[in-house]
Amino acid sequence: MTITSAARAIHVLRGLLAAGVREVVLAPGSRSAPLALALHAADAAGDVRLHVRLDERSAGFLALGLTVGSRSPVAVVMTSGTAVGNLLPAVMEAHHAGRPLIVVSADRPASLRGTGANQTTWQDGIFGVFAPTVDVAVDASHDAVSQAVSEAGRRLGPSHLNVQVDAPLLPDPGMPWWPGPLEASDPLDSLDSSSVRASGGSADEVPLGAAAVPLAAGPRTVVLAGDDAGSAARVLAESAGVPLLAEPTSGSRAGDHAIRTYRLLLGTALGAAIERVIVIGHPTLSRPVTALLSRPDIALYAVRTRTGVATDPARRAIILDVPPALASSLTQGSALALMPALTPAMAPDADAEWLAAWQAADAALAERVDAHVDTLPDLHALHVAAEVSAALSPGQSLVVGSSNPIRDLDLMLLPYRPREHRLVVANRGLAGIDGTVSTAIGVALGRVGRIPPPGRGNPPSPDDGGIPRPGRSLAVMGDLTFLHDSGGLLIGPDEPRPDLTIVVANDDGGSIFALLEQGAPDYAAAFERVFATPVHADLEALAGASHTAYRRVESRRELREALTEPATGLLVIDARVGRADRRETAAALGALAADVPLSWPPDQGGMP
Ligand SMILES: Cc1ncc(C[n+]2csc(CCOP(=O)(O)OP(=O)(O)O)c2C)c(N)n1
Ligand SMILES: [Mg+2]
Repeated sequence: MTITSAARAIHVLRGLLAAGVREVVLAPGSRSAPLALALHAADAAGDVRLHVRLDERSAGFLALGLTVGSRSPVAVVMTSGTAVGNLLPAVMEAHHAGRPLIVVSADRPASLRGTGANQTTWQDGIFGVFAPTVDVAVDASHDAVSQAVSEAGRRLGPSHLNVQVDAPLLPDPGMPWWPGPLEASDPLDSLDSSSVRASGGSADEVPLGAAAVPLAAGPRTVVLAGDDAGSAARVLAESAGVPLLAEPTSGSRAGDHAIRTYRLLLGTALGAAIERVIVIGHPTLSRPVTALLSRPDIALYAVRTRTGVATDPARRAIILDVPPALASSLTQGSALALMPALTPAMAPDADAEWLAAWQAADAALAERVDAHVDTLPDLHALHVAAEVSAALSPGQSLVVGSSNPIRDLDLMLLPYRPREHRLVVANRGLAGIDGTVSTAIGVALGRVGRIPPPGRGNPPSPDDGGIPRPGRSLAVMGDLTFLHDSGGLLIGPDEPRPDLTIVVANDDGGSIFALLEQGAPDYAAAFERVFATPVHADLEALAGASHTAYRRVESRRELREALTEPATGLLVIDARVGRADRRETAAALGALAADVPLSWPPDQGGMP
């Protein structure tokens, strides 16, 4: 039996709702018209929150950000043809970061494929290994669709629903497009919130028993927390009494075991003394960490993340699996359920000297780093990182661009108090510089949210340390990263608008390459044109094109003021920094670490 396009669209949308979707992003088109009208009606009824965007690539990243901010699956809907292809970057990122992104593409009936019919291509399987497609034929049963949508809502990664719809796309003009919220008796209710990933517990609720891999006392151990490790890494480091090397987006850079300057200290005798590493999350930021993970002399344990991958580039780790029952209850940003697999047999004070040596070196080096940063010419990219770190208050969220901004923040972000959580997010699945403005807008909007996901009340949530979420969000990114997705600022007058300040560390080009091999003087003749790629863009004009508030700052004081002044809506702060000294500054910071007094090895002393 052929199902009308309108009935199909409404059924798909109700299935998404039943799967826990409350935020939907839509890009305009014709084949998707029934979905668009159903969404418009459901939004007006308050059953979903709709966000309309012109560019499907930005729409995909907006949806990705919304999955992180709202901790729920989010759908993005578009028409057929190249519109679908524009979702690939966001789908790839969602695949590698484990974000529940549901792509709903409209399509023509399969019989038109390969006939030259307008805007018709092979959308089935278009995302390859990154997301499975369920190709919904025009005559597919409602039950089959319900099943597919429900499965998409449960996945810890992206999925693709390709909905074939035939003309007539729109029924009679008077038809109601939205029958109202799901009733308890609605057949779709059988798919309801039990099928949605549940909220994680707080660290204190995690039972610290039943060790699958007891960590015997003895080897000098560090916990390495990469992207999205969650507070499990901190709890583990504290219960084992060992240093915590936590990237800014780990969700665990907190407490007095967190070693702020770990990246620099890895190059010292302390780094060389490491005998065992436990990796949680997805560390990607620095070469010293990559080198550590490749060292043949250390025992390496890597916990498989919810994407199913453990970070082990050298393929030499013992992989720790999360029990399936726990994996299915993992939430965005929370790896707390991993804890029972890693319960240490080590006592918190098993190796007090080891921990104390890291803490003392960190305190001494952090002081020297800050003093050095103070001497850098105003305004410097490291000042930007320091000011953003200082401005980030408990409960606030920060989205960080790839390239140097995330690495500068890794050096400058002060560990916070464990109960004063900040949500620091970056697209570290593939570390692209694409889609970052939209991701930041999505995180900001998702965090404030209009409609609480099923089974949960309004914030605060346990992972936020019980702190209410303030409305304003922050983002910091490089100029090329900003330019790559400056179209993300184009938001129509009827769309939800975030309260978000985007700080652009604007050094007119890609400064990160200066720190890599191609930044050496040997390649100077080619460097600017083929690596740095300055484009002299006028950010004020770009912001103006989307009626976005803009402020230019040239000093640390001006930046601090701009970050503390009350603001609503979107604000772009154009922080003008240089990049000429990047190599020199990196070398100077490395030299500070080489000189810092270490109380290691213990018998040699060294600290006053
Ligand atoms: C989509 C994508 N294209 C290219 C790259 C390679 N890439 C990494 S960093 C970078 C330059 C980023 O420049 P900017 O945002 O200004 O940051 P900066 O390095 O100056 O701090 C590029 C092109 C990437 N990561 N992602
Ligand atoms: Mg730059």
